[in-house]
Amino acid sequence: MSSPARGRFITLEGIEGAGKSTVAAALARDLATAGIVVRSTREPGGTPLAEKIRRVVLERGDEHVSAETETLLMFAARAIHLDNLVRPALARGEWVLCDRFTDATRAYQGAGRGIDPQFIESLTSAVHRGLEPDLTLLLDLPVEVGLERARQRRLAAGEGAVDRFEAEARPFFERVRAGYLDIARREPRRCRVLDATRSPTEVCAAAVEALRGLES
Ligand code: Z5A
Repeated sequence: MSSPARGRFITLEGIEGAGKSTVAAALARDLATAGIVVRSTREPGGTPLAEKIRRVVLERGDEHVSAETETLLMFAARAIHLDNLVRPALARGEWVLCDRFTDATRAYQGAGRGIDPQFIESLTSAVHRGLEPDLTLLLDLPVEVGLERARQRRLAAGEGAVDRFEAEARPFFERVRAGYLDIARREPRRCRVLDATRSPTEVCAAAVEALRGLES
């Protein structure tokens, strides 16, 4: 019996409050309606062990965590996620929708924290082992809009505490946004930039449209 065609690997990126989770849910519904088996996942995390690393890396504890260590933790979680969830799902022919991936490391740890891009790219080639997303949707919006959405969502959920990244000030997120836009400029075949200031319905429709043609 022949093995199934490899699935598609789609990643969603953007600053906090960009609407990635909202778009991921809409894409998962659309693909399922088309009869495609979808695995929705996220980084850091996605498997039980990688979710433990997520808790460690997002928590604001008393002990100092350097930007290099933060980067290594992201890649440790990513290696587990790729081995135990992403690669097996793609091999079964499933489509993987991933809320954040390595572009987040390039944008947050690279552009945001100033980690050397060569350090990030050497870890990328060791951990990816040639796997790259088929498509990356970058939800772009002004930092103040994203941070306000995230603040409103926390208020509505009654969440007081902020994590290691939510605690950052606006200039950090400006660097992250610029870092993302730079990746999209350098990799136009893989990356599609969507204007995330539009209504959820409009952004989700643009995301669904961006996936057209990936089936062939
Ligand atoms: N991180 C890193 O540093 N390095 C890495 O390599 C990786 C991650 C992989 C956790 O990410 C943190 O990890 C992240 C970067 C770091 N920290 N930050 N910042 P996360 O993905 O779990 O957390 P997040 O980015 O903070 O996600 P989020 O705030 O949940 O944002 P979102 O998923 O993009 O947005 P949303 O939940 O869909 O929407 C936010 C709110 O806005 C919500 O109330 C929606 O109803 C509303 N919304 C959504 N779309 C719209 C539109 N179009 N209009 C109006 N309102 C909207």
